[in-house]
Amino acid sequence: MRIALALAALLAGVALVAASCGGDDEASDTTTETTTDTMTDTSEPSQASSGLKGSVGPGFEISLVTDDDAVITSLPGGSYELEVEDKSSAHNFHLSGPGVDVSTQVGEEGNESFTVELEPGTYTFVCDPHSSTMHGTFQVT
Ligand SMILES: [Cu+2]
Repeated sequence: MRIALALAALLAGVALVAASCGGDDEASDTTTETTTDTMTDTSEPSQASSGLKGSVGPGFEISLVTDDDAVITSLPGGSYELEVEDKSSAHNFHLSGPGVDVSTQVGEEGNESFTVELEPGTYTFVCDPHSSTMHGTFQVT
């Protein structure tokens, strides 16, 4: 009788533990998978084609191109990784427009990267000390 009771209690205990463990695991797994899938789905396509390359110097030259070296005249809105190659301490690269105002420093050279969120509107990139001749513009749609 005692053994039967003990066994019954033990089995009930095991069943409870198993049930609660299984429930917790399922709940957390589902939540994690859903969140990860959603984030991956939305970020992967835009990141794959979101590189911009800015360049300034060593002469009086400034440019902004895509990862494929295509001159940029218009872009879809979104998040972009801007890699700037500042090849002269006499110049800087300054991008500004709706919600964006980033620049490298005059007096320094080197590579710098910025994450920018482009919104519909007109964006301009200039070298600040020589903005009358060193400038460019593009549209975000
Ligand atoms: Cu300049």
